[in-house]
Amino acid sequence: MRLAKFAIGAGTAFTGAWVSTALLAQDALETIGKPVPGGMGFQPAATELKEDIAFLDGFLLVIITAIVLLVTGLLAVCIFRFNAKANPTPATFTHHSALEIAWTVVPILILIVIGSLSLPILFKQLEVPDSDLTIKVTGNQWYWSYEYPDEEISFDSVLLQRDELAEHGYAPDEYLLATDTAVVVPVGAVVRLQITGADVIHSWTIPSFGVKLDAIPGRLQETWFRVDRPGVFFGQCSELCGKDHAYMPIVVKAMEPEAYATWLEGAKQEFAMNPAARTIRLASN
Ligand SMILES: [Cu+2]
Repeated sequence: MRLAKFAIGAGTAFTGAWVSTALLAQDALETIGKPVPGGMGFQPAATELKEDIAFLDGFLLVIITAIVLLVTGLLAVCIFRFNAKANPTPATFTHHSALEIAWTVVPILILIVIGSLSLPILFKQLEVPDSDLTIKVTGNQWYWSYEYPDEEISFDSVLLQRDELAEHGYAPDEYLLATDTAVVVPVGAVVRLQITGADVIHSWTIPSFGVKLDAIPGRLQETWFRVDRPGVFFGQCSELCGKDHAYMPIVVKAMEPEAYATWLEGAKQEFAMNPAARTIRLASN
C-alpha cells in the first residue's frame, strides 16, 4: 500500500478530509519508473520524449549491428582467403579510387540519416511548448528543493532512511530512490522545468521521462515533459556532486488531474512559500 507522504509529514496540519482523499489518490498509483535487478533495457517510457529516445536507440542498434556484421565478415574473408597459405602470391596494388570513394561516401550517408532522426529529438527536448505548470528545481548538497511558483508552494525532498520507507508507503528495495516528499504533476499536462544548482553542479533526471539536465549554480536551464500515464517514477542525481551524491534521489508522482487538484489543495497548506522567500522572488522578477 502506498501511503501519502504528505499526509504523514510530522508537525504539519491539514484537514482530515484532505488526508483521506490524498491517501486514496496515492493508493492507486503504480510504480513504473524504477530500476530492476539485472535490467538491461530502458525503464518504461511515460512521455513522448522517452518514446522518441527509445526509438532512436533501437534504430541505432540496427545500424550498429549491420556495421559490426559487415566488418566482421570482411575480416573473416581476409583471414581465411588471403592468408599466406591460401594466397601465396599477394596482389601488389596500393590504391583503389572507387573503393576509397565508396567507404567515404557511405559513412557520410549513414551519419546524415542518423542526424536527420536524432537532431529533431534533441531540439524537441530543449524547445519547451506552451506549459500548463512550471516547477523550479534546485539541487543542493545533498537534496532537491522544488518550487511551484504559480501555486506559491515550495518544499525540500530528502532521502528516506531504510526504517522510514514503510511508513511512507515505499518498498524496502526503494531505499536510495524514495524521498520524504515527492514532486506531483498532473497526467497530460506540459510541465516546464527550470533547473538550477545552489552550490555545485547536480543533475536532475527521471529516466522514464527521457529528461536529464544539469543543475548549474548561477544558471537556469529549462526543459519539459508531459507524462502520459499515472504512476510513481524514480530518478537519482546524475552529476557527481560530493560525498552524498548517491543519497539525493528524485520521486515524481503523476496523478490524474482531479487527484492532483486534491494534492495541490493540501500542499498549499503544508508547503506555502514562506513570506520572506516569496518577497525575494517577487523582487527578483
Ligand atoms: Cu549528485
